[in-house]
Amino acid sequence: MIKILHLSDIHMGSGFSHGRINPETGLNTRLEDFVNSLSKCIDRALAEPVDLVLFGGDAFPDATPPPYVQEAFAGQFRRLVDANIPTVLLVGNHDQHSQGQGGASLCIYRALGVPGIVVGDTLTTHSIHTRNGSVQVITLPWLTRSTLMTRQETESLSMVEVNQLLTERLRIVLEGEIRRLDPKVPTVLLGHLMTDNASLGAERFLAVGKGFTLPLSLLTRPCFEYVALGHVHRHQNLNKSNDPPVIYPGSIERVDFSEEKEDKGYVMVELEKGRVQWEFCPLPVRAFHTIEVDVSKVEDPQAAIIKALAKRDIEDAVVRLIYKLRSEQLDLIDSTEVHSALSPAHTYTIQPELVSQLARPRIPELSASNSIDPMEALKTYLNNREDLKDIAASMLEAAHNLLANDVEVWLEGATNEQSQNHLSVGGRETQLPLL
Ligand SMILES: [Mn+2]
Repeated sequence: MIKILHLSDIHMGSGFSHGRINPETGLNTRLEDFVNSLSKCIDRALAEPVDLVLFGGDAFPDATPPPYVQEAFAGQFRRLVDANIPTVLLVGNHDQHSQGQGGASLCIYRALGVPGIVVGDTLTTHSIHTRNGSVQVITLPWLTRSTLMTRQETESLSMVEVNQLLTERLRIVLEGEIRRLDPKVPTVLLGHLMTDNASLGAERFLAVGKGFTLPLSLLTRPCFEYVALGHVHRHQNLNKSNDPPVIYPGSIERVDFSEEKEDKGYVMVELEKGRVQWEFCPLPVRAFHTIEVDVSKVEDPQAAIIKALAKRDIEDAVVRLIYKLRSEQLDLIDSTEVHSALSPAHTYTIQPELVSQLARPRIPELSASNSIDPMEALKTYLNNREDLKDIAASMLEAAHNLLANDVEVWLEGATNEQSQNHLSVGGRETQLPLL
Protein backbone atom coordinates (compact mmCIF):
# COMPACT_ATOMS: atom_id res chain seq x y z
CA MET A 1 0.00 0.00 0.00
CA ILE A 2 1.41 3.37 -1.02
CA LYS A 3 0.38 6.44 0.95
CA ILE A 4 0.18 9.72 -0.95
CA LEU A 5 -0.55 13.28 0.13
CA HIS A 6 -2.11 15.25 -2.73
CA LEU A 7 -2.34 19.02 -2.48
CA SER A 8 -2.71 21.78 -5.03
CA ASP A 9 -3.07 25.47 -5.82
CA ILE A 10 -0.88 26.94 -3.11
CA HIS A 11 -0.76 30.40 -4.73
CA MET A 12 1.74 31.53 -2.13
CA GLY A 13 2.17 35.30 -2.20
CA SER A 14 -1.34 36.14 -3.35
CA GLY A 15 -4.20 37.90 -1.58
CA PHE A 16 -1.97 40.39 0.23
CA SER A 17 -4.77 42.95 0.13
CA HIS A 18 -6.62 40.80 2.66
CA GLY A 19 -3.72 40.89 5.08
CA ARG A 20 -1.65 43.42 6.96
CA ILE A 21 1.98 43.75 7.85
CA ASN A 22 2.92 41.74 10.91
CA PRO A 23 5.09 44.20 12.86
CA GLU A 24 7.09 41.37 14.41
CA THR A 25 8.13 39.77 11.14
CA GLY A 26 7.65 42.55 8.61
CA LEU A 27 5.72 40.07 6.46
CA ASN A 28 2.18 40.27 5.14
CA THR A 29 -0.05 38.18 7.39
CA ARG A 30 -1.60 36.46 4.38
CA LEU A 31 1.82 35.13 3.38
CA GLU A 32 2.12 33.80 6.92
CA ASP A 33 -1.35 32.21 6.64
CA PHE A 34 -0.45 30.47 3.38
CA VAL A 35 2.89 29.25 4.80
CA ASN A 36 1.06 28.04 7.89
CA SER A 37 -1.45 26.05 5.82
CA LEU A 38 1.31 24.56 3.68
CA SER A 39 3.28 23.65 6.79
CA LYS A 40 0.23 21.79 8.14
CA CYS A 41 0.15 19.69 4.94
CA ILE A 42 3.86 18.95 5.28
CA ASP A 43 3.44 18.17 9.02
CA ARG A 44 0.87 15.54 8.08
CA ALA A 45 3.09 14.10 5.34
CA LEU A 46 5.93 13.72 7.86
CA ALA A 47 3.74 12.42 10.70
CA GLU A 48 2.23 9.58 8.66
CA PRO A 49 4.80 9.39 7.00
CA VAL A 50 3.52 9.31 3.43
CA ASP A 51 5.47 7.63 0.63
CA LEU A 52 4.90 10.38 -1.92
CA VAL A 53 3.66 13.97 -2.11
CA LEU A 54 1.91 15.18 -5.27
CA PHE A 55 1.52 18.90 -5.85
CA GLY A 56 -1.03 19.73 -8.54
CA GLY A 57 0.36 23.08 -9.69
CA ASP A 58 0.05 26.83 -9.18
CA ALA A 59 2.72 27.38 -6.56
CA PHE A 60 2.68 31.19 -6.81
CA PRO A 61 0.46 33.82 -8.41
CA ASP A 62 2.94 34.14 -11.29
CA ALA A 63 6.15 32.68 -12.68
CA THR A 64 8.42 35.26 -11.05
CA PRO A 65 7.63 35.41 -7.33
CA PRO A 66 9.87 37.57 -5.14
CA PRO A 67 12.75 35.65 -3.51
CA TYR A 68 11.32 35.81 0.02
CA VAL A 69 8.11 34.12 -1.20
CA GLN A 70 10.10 31.47 -3.08
CA GLU A 71 12.17 30.91 0.04
CA ALA A 72 9.05 30.36 2.17
CA PHE A 73 7.76 27.81 -0.37
CA ALA A 74 11.13 26.05 -0.66
CA GLY A 75 11.53 25.98 3.12
CA GLN A 76 8.43 23.81 3.45
CA PHE A 77 9.25 21.39 0.61
CA ARG A 78 12.79 21.12 1.97
CA ARG A 79 11.28 19.29 4.95
CA LEU A 80 10.10 16.53 2.60
CA VAL A 81 13.57 16.27 1.05
CA ASP A 82 15.10 15.92 4.52
CA ALA A 83 12.63 13.14 5.32
CA ASN A 84 13.39 11.34 2.01
CA ILE A 85 9.80 11.69 0.83
CA PRO A 86 9.68 11.91 -2.98
CA THR A 87 7.69 14.85 -4.28
CA VAL A 88 6.29 15.76 -7.68
CA LEU A 89 5.84 19.48 -8.39
CA LEU A 90 3.52 19.94 -11.34
CA VAL A 91 3.58 23.13 -13.40
CA GLY A 92 0.29 25.05 -13.42
CA ASN A 93 -0.78 28.00 -15.53
CA HIS A 94 0.39 30.48 -12.92
CA ASP A 95 3.83 28.90 -12.83
CA GLN A 96 4.48 29.34 -16.53
CA HIS A 97 5.94 32.36 -18.20
CA SER A 98 3.35 33.77 -20.53
CA GLN A 99 6.09 33.70 -23.17
CA GLY A 100 8.35 30.73 -23.72
CA GLN A 101 8.55 27.23 -22.42
CA GLY A 102 8.46 25.44 -19.14
CA GLY A 103 7.63 26.26 -15.58
CA ALA A 104 10.01 29.00 -14.67
CA SER A 105 9.26 29.17 -10.96
CA LEU A 106 9.52 25.42 -10.33
CA CYS A 107 12.26 24.35 -12.75
CA ILE A 108 14.88 25.67 -10.34
CA TYR A 109 14.38 22.49 -8.30
CA ARG A 110 15.42 20.36 -11.23
CA ALA A 111 18.27 22.68 -12.12
CA LEU A 112 19.58 22.33 -8.57
CA GLY A 113 19.14 18.56 -8.68
CA VAL A 114 17.20 18.53 -5.42
CA PRO A 115 17.06 14.85 -4.43
CA GLY A 116 13.61 13.28 -4.56
CA ILE A 117 11.98 16.25 -6.29
CA VAL A 118 10.50 15.72 -9.74
CA VAL A 119 9.32 18.74 -11.73
CA GLY A 120 6.38 17.98 -14.01
CA ASP A 121 6.65 20.48 -16.84
CA THR A 122 6.12 18.02 -19.69
CA LEU A 123 3.67 15.24 -20.45
CA THR A 124 5.67 12.20 -19.50
CA THR A 125 5.70 9.24 -17.13
CA HIS A 126 7.91 9.21 -14.04
CA SER A 127 8.65 5.93 -12.34
CA ILE A 128 9.04 6.74 -8.66
CA HIS A 129 10.46 4.32 -6.12
CA THR A 130 9.00 4.81 -2.68
CA ARG A 131 9.56 3.02 0.63
CA ASN A 132 6.47 0.95 -0.07
CA GLY A 133 7.00 0.15 -3.71
CA SER A 134 7.02 1.80 -7.09
CA VAL A 135 4.38 4.07 -8.53
CA GLN A 136 4.07 5.52 -12.02
CA VAL A 137 3.11 9.19 -12.20
CA ILE A 138 2.09 10.67 -15.55
CA THR A 139 2.56 14.43 -15.36
CA LEU A 140 0.24 16.57 -17.45
CA PRO A 141 1.16 20.23 -16.92
CA TRP A 142 -1.04 23.15 -18.00
CA LEU A 143 -1.52 23.07 -21.76
CA THR A 144 -1.10 26.10 -23.93
CA ARG A 145 -1.60 26.79 -27.60
CA SER A 146 1.97 25.82 -28.34
CA THR A 147 1.63 22.39 -26.68
CA LEU A 148 1.27 19.69 -29.32
CA MET A 149 0.28 22.26 -31.99
CA THR A 150 2.10 24.63 -34.28
CA ARG A 151 1.10 28.19 -34.94
CA GLN A 152 0.36 27.41 -38.60
CA GLU A 153 -2.05 24.65 -37.60
CA THR A 154 -4.11 26.80 -35.28
CA GLU A 155 -3.92 30.15 -37.08
CA SER A 156 -7.22 29.93 -38.92
CA LEU A 157 -9.11 27.93 -36.31
CA SER A 158 -11.66 29.14 -33.79
CA MET A 159 -11.06 28.64 -30.09
CA VAL A 160 -13.47 25.71 -30.07
CA GLU A 161 -11.67 24.07 -33.00
CA VAL A 162 -8.29 24.61 -31.35
CA ASN A 163 -9.66 22.99 -28.20
CA GLN A 164 -10.85 20.00 -30.24
CA LEU A 165 -7.53 19.66 -32.04
CA LEU A 166 -5.63 19.79 -28.76
CA THR A 167 -7.91 17.20 -27.17
CA GLU A 168 -7.39 14.84 -30.13
CA ARG A 169 -3.62 15.27 -30.03
CA LEU A 170 -3.55 14.85 -26.27
CA ARG A 171 -5.61 11.67 -26.50
CA ILE A 172 -2.99 10.17 -28.82
CA VAL A 173 0.00 11.25 -26.73
CA LEU A 174 -1.66 10.07 -23.52
CA GLU A 175 -2.46 6.75 -25.19
CA GLY A 176 1.25 6.43 -26.00
CA GLU A 177 2.15 6.97 -22.34
CA ILE A 178 -0.51 4.49 -21.22
CA ARG A 179 0.77 1.77 -23.57
CA ARG A 180 4.26 2.09 -22.15
CA LEU A 181 3.05 1.70 -18.54
CA ASP A 182 4.07 -1.30 -16.51
CA PRO A 183 0.67 -2.96 -15.91
CA LYS A 184 1.81 -4.39 -12.58
CA VAL A 185 2.68 -1.00 -11.07
CA PRO A 186 0.00 1.38 -9.72
CA THR A 187 -0.42 4.56 -11.73
CA VAL A 188 -1.45 8.11 -10.98
CA LEU A 189 -2.27 10.79 -13.54
CA LEU A 190 -1.26 14.20 -12.16
CA GLY A 191 -2.76 17.02 -14.22
CA HIS A 192 -3.23 20.76 -14.01
CA LEU A 193 -6.30 21.24 -16.14
CA MET A 194 -9.94 22.22 -16.48
CA THR A 195 -12.43 19.46 -17.13
CA ASP A 196 -15.78 19.89 -18.79
CA ASN A 197 -17.79 18.97 -15.69
CA ALA A 198 -15.89 20.81 -12.95
CA SER A 199 -18.02 23.12 -10.85
CA LEU A 200 -16.51 26.52 -10.30
CA GLY A 201 -17.14 28.98 -7.56
CA ALA A 202 -20.44 30.33 -8.87
CA GLU A 203 -19.77 33.77 -7.55
CA ARG A 204 -16.63 34.35 -9.54
CA PHE A 205 -16.90 35.28 -13.18
CA LEU A 206 -14.37 38.07 -13.23
CA ALA A 207 -11.59 36.79 -15.38
CA VAL A 208 -11.72 35.55 -18.91
CA GLY A 209 -10.93 31.94 -19.66
CA LYS A 210 -7.93 31.55 -21.90
CA GLY A 211 -7.51 27.89 -21.20
CA PHE A 212 -8.55 24.61 -22.65
CA THR A 213 -11.25 22.34 -21.30
CA LEU A 214 -10.68 18.61 -21.45
CA PRO A 215 -13.38 15.94 -21.47
CA LEU A 216 -13.57 13.88 -18.30
CA SER A 217 -13.56 10.70 -20.43
CA LEU A 218 -9.91 11.43 -21.25
CA LEU A 219 -9.06 10.98 -17.57
CA THR A 220 -11.34 8.19 -16.38
CA ARG A 221 -9.20 5.35 -17.67
CA PRO A 222 -9.15 2.03 -15.79
CA CYS A 223 -5.34 1.93 -15.99
CA PHE A 224 -5.17 4.82 -13.50
CA GLU A 225 -5.60 4.06 -9.82
CA TYR A 226 -6.06 7.76 -9.04
CA VAL A 227 -6.30 11.01 -11.00
CA ALA A 228 -4.75 13.89 -9.05
CA LEU A 229 -5.79 17.26 -10.38
CA GLY A 230 -5.02 20.90 -9.77
CA HIS A 231 -6.44 24.20 -11.07
CA VAL A 232 -9.99 24.42 -9.71
CA HIS A 233 -9.92 25.87 -6.20
CA ARG A 234 -13.05 24.14 -4.98
CA HIS A 235 -12.48 20.62 -3.70
CA GLN A 236 -14.43 18.01 -5.65
CA ASN A 237 -14.40 14.47 -6.97
CA LEU A 238 -15.44 14.47 -10.62
CA ASN A 239 -16.01 10.74 -10.82
CA LYS A 240 -18.43 9.65 -8.12
CA SER A 241 -18.05 5.97 -9.02
CA ASN A 242 -14.37 6.28 -7.99
CA ASP A 243 -13.09 4.16 -10.88
CA PRO A 244 -10.75 6.01 -10.68
CA PRO A 245 -11.36 8.95 -8.35
CA VAL A 246 -10.72 12.22 -10.23
CA ILE A 247 -9.93 14.69 -7.50
CA TYR A 248 -9.36 18.40 -7.20
CA PRO A 249 -8.16 18.92 -3.61
CA GLY A 250 -8.76 22.65 -4.12
CA SER A 251 -6.57 25.48 -2.88
CA ILE A 252 -5.03 25.25 0.60
CA GLU A 253 -6.09 28.80 1.59
CA ARG A 254 -8.82 31.19 0.51
CA VAL A 255 -7.34 33.19 -2.32
CA ASP A 256 -10.22 35.67 -2.38
CA PHE A 257 -13.87 36.19 -1.36
CA SER A 258 -15.15 33.85 -4.07
CA GLU A 259 -13.79 31.02 -1.88
CA GLU A 260 -15.52 32.31 1.25
CA LYS A 261 -17.82 29.31 1.65
CA GLU A 262 -15.44 26.57 0.48
CA ASP A 263 -13.64 24.14 2.74
CA LYS A 264 -9.92 24.19 2.19
CA GLY A 265 -7.64 21.21 2.57
CA TYR A 266 -5.65 18.39 1.00
CA VAL A 267 -6.30 14.76 0.14
CA MET A 268 -4.80 11.60 1.66
CA VAL A 269 -4.66 8.65 -0.72
CA GLU A 270 -3.82 4.99 -0.18
CA LEU A 271 -3.39 2.85 -3.23
CA GLU A 272 -2.09 -0.36 -4.66
CA LYS A 273 -2.66 -1.89 -8.10
CA GLY A 274 -6.43 -2.05 -8.65
CA ARG A 275 -7.38 -0.53 -5.30
CA VAL A 276 -7.59 3.01 -3.95
CA GLN A 277 -8.98 4.90 -0.98
CA TRP A 278 -8.96 8.63 -0.49
CA GLU A 279 -10.05 11.17 2.09
CA PHE A 280 -10.34 14.96 2.06
CA CYS A 281 -8.63 16.52 5.08
CA PRO A 282 -9.79 20.05 5.87
CA LEU A 283 -7.32 22.70 7.02
CA PRO A 284 -8.22 25.25 9.72
CA VAL A 285 -7.90 28.31 7.47
CA ARG A 286 -8.78 31.92 8.19
CA ALA A 287 -12.47 32.74 7.79
CA PHE A 288 -13.74 35.19 5.17
CA HIS A 289 -17.08 36.88 5.82
CA THR A 290 -19.17 39.02 3.53
CA ILE A 291 -21.74 40.94 5.57
CA GLU A 292 -24.30 42.49 3.30
CA VAL A 293 -27.10 44.63 4.67
CA ASP A 294 -29.71 46.81 2.99
CA VAL A 295 -30.51 49.75 5.29
CA SER A 296 -32.16 51.90 2.64
CA LYS A 297 -35.63 51.24 4.03
CA VAL A 298 -34.93 51.35 7.75
CA GLU A 299 -35.36 54.23 10.15
CA ASP A 300 -32.03 53.84 11.91
CA PRO A 301 -29.41 52.65 9.41
CA GLN A 302 -26.58 52.92 11.91
CA ALA A 303 -28.28 50.57 14.38
CA ALA A 304 -29.10 48.13 11.57
CA ILE A 305 -25.45 47.98 10.48
CA ILE A 306 -24.16 47.47 14.04
CA LYS A 307 -26.77 44.76 14.59
CA ALA A 308 -25.77 42.97 11.39
CA LEU A 309 -22.13 43.03 12.50
CA ALA A 310 -22.97 41.74 15.99
CA LYS A 311 -24.70 38.70 14.52
CA ARG A 312 -21.51 37.36 12.96
CA ASP A 313 -18.34 36.04 14.53
CA ILE A 314 -15.82 38.27 12.83
CA GLU A 315 -12.90 37.76 15.18
CA ASP A 316 -9.65 37.27 13.21
CA ALA A 317 -11.64 36.97 9.98
CA VAL A 318 -11.21 38.83 6.73
CA VAL A 319 -14.43 40.83 6.51
CA ARG A 320 -16.12 42.94 3.89
CA LEU A 321 -19.09 44.97 4.97
CA ILE A 322 -21.40 46.02 2.15
CA TYR A 323 -24.34 48.21 3.03
CA LYS A 324 -26.94 49.78 0.78
CA LEU A 325 -28.39 53.12 1.73
CA ARG A 326 -30.06 56.23 0.32
CA SER A 327 -28.00 59.36 -0.16
CA GLU A 328 -29.94 61.32 2.46
CA GLN A 329 -29.07 58.62 5.02
CA LEU A 330 -25.34 59.27 4.67
CA ASP A 331 -25.27 61.69 7.59
CA LEU A 332 -26.89 59.08 9.84
CA ILE A 333 -23.84 56.80 9.63
CA ASP A 334 -21.26 57.15 12.37
CA SER A 335 -18.22 55.65 10.70
CA THR A 336 -16.13 55.69 13.90
CA GLU A 337 -18.59 53.32 15.52
CA VAL A 338 -18.65 51.07 12.43
CA HIS A 339 -14.84 50.91 12.40
CA SER A 340 -14.77 50.07 16.05
CA ALA A 341 -17.40 47.33 15.61
CA LEU A 342 -15.22 45.87 12.86
CA SER A 343 -11.99 46.08 14.85
CA PRO A 344 -11.99 42.42 16.04
CA ALA A 345 -11.64 41.40 12.37
CA HIS A 346 -8.20 40.53 11.02
CA THR A 347 -8.73 43.01 8.20
CA TYR A 348 -11.86 44.56 6.77
CA THR A 349 -13.22 46.74 4.03
CA ILE A 350 -16.37 48.86 4.09
CA GLN A 351 -18.31 49.34 0.87
CA PRO A 352 -21.31 51.68 1.10
CA GLU A 353 -23.54 51.50 -1.96
CA LEU A 354 -26.09 54.17 -2.77
CA VAL A 355 -29.42 52.88 -3.99
CA SER A 356 -31.07 54.80 -6.77
CA GLN A 357 -34.17 56.62 -5.56
CA LEU A 358 -35.41 57.35 -9.01
CA ALA A 359 -36.61 53.91 -9.93
CA ARG A 360 -38.65 54.71 -13.00
CA PRO A 361 -41.66 52.62 -13.90
CA ARG A 362 -41.31 50.55 -17.06
CA ILE A 363 -42.60 52.16 -20.22
CA PRO A 364 -45.78 50.19 -21.08
CA GLU A 365 -45.11 50.26 -24.86
CA LEU A 366 -41.80 48.49 -24.19
CA SER A 367 -43.07 45.48 -22.27
CA ALA A 368 -41.33 42.17 -22.86
CA SER A 369 -44.25 40.75 -24.84
CA ASN A 370 -43.92 43.32 -27.63
CA SER A 371 -41.23 42.66 -30.16
CA ILE A 372 -40.00 45.94 -31.54
CA ASP A 373 -37.06 46.95 -33.65
CA PRO A 374 -34.21 48.72 -31.86
CA MET A 375 -34.75 52.13 -33.53
CA GLU A 376 -38.48 52.07 -32.66
CA ALA A 377 -37.62 51.08 -29.09
CA LEU A 378 -35.20 53.96 -28.76
CA LYS A 379 -37.77 56.40 -30.18
CA THR A 380 -40.39 55.22 -27.70
CA TYR A 381 -37.90 55.54 -24.87
CA LEU A 382 -36.89 59.05 -25.88
CA ASN A 383 -40.55 60.11 -26.17
CA ASN A 384 -40.87 59.23 -22.51
CA ARG A 385 -37.77 61.14 -21.43
CA GLU A 386 -38.49 64.87 -21.28
CA ASP A 387 -35.00 65.46 -19.93
CA LEU A 388 -33.34 64.00 -23.05
CA LYS A 389 -35.44 66.01 -25.53
CA ASP A 390 -32.56 68.29 -26.55
CA ILE A 391 -30.27 65.47 -27.58
CA ALA A 392 -32.95 63.03 -28.81
CA ALA A 393 -32.33 63.74 -32.48
CA SER A 394 -28.59 63.27 -32.26
CA MET A 395 -29.02 60.12 -30.18
CA LEU A 396 -31.24 58.65 -32.87
CA GLU A 397 -28.72 59.56 -35.54
CA ALA A 398 -25.87 58.04 -33.54
CA ALA A 399 -27.89 54.87 -32.99
CA HIS A 400 -28.68 54.67 -36.68
CA ASN A 401 -24.98 54.93 -37.55
CA LEU A 402 -24.07 52.34 -34.96
CA LEU A 403 -26.57 49.86 -36.33
CA ALA A 404 -25.44 50.52 -39.88
CA ASN A 405 -21.82 49.80 -38.90
CA ASP A 406 -22.70 46.83 -36.79
CA VAL A 407 -21.67 44.09 -39.22
CA GLU A 408 -18.36 45.74 -39.99
CA VAL A 409 -17.47 46.18 -36.30
CA TRP A 410 -18.34 42.59 -35.56
CA LEU A 411 -16.10 41.30 -38.34
CA GLU A 412 -13.16 43.32 -37.10
CA GLY A 413 -13.76 42.16 -33.57
CA ALA A 414 -13.79 38.52 -34.55
CA THR A 415 -10.19 38.55 -35.70
CA ASN A 416 -8.60 40.33 -32.80
CA GLU A 417 -6.98 38.51 -29.90
CA GLN A 418 -9.54 39.66 -27.36
CA SER A 419 -12.37 37.76 -28.97
CA GLN A 420 -10.45 34.55 -28.42
CA ASN A 421 -10.60 35.02 -24.69
CA HIS A 422 -14.22 34.03 -24.80
CA LEU A 423 -14.62 30.33 -24.99
CA SER A 424 -17.77 29.37 -26.78
CA VAL A 425 -19.23 26.21 -25.27
CA GLY A 426 -22.23 24.65 -26.94
CA GLY A 427 -23.01 27.86 -28.76
CA ARG A 428 -23.06 29.77 -25.50
CA GLU A 429 -20.45 32.36 -24.52
CA THR A 430 -18.88 31.35 -21.27
CA GLN A 431 -16.44 33.25 -19.17
CA LEU A 432 -14.29 31.24 -16.84
CA PRO A 433 -12.76 32.49 -13.63
CA LEU A 434 -9.01 32.78 -13.39
CA LEU A 435 -7.77 29.76 -11.47
MN1 LIG B 1 -4.43 27.03 -12.22
